[in-house]
Amino acid sequence: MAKYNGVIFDLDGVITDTARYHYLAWKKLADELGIYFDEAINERLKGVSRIESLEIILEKSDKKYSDEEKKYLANKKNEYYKEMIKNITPNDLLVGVEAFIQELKMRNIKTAIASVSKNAFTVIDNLGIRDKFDYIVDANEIKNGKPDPEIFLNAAKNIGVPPEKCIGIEDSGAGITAIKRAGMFAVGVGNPETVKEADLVLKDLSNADEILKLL
Ligand code: B16
Ligand code: MG
Repeated sequence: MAKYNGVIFDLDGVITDTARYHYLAWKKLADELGIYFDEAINERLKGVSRIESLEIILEKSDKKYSDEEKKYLANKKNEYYKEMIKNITPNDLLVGVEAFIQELKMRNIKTAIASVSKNAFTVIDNLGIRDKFDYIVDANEIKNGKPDPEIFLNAAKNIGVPPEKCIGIEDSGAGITAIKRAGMFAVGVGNPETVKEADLVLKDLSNADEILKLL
């Protein structure tokens, strides 16, 4: 019997480099507000919801913002982000992703996407990959963001695979914690320091053979 029957992908930073656009959109907002923000702080934003990300950025500000102002600022960042993702095409799939998904399909492994981004479906449609997955979690249905395991457990349930038979792939620290709390095998890609708690760390999915060996 196969050890794993399901693979659950994070979107931003795993399937495509939208993590870069999230950073650039937050950077634009932080610069306008005169708040210090760099790529190291940005590592803490990965996998974290929009409003929680803003709270992390505002830690470096002396000014206190009202809830109303925070809502306005989070929305402003989202407008910058939406402008950036408009031009995404199938060419923006990260290296190795397409071949890996094809191989999983051939081996009858179920696949899902677990992204907390409210813009996930726009990105997925621009990449042209909606029909390549057995299930895509709708972020609007998730009550608790990563590091809570809810989104990964929801994905596993909807592909009909028990969590312990699933592999989760993430580029964020919060996401790796979520996968492990869900009782799944965690693969980390991207910044090795950020995903150091993963069971397997890869540069990107061009090394997906390492995951296929586990199946
Ligand atoms: P939005 P993932 C996450 O997506 C991003 O990693 C994180 O940086 C972002 O703040 C969050 O989505 C919310 O995104 O503002 O578009 O709703 O990594 O879970 O695919
Ligand atoms: Mg991510």
